Amino acid sequence: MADELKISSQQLLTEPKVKEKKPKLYKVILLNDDYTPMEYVVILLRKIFNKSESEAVNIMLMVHKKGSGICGIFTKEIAETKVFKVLKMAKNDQHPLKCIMEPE
Ligand code: TYC
Repeated sequence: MADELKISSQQLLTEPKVKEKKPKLYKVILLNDDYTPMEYVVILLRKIFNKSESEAVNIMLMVHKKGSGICGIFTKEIAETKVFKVLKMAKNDQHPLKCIMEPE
């Protein structure tokens, strides 16, 4: 066996030097309401979540029928930014659209 492949008993007992980085992920979820126009939700999903027309329509209809729907899964900082952008855009356009994030 080549030298570099040998593992000493000490090495087996200690933590790996290079820690695996597995960031926690968060679902960004859109919530239904009775007032925000369907076309507006589709525009927002295309703009903020880079969805195609058909993807955006499917997510919007899921939210409309089931009460909520997942727009995407992101690391914490990106998810926070997405939620912030949704709430800012909806508020600016005077729609009561709500968006939350949840650990995956
Ligand atoms: N329920 C809304 C309507 O009938 C449409 C809608 C869909 C609103 C998704 C919000 O996140 C939403 N106009």
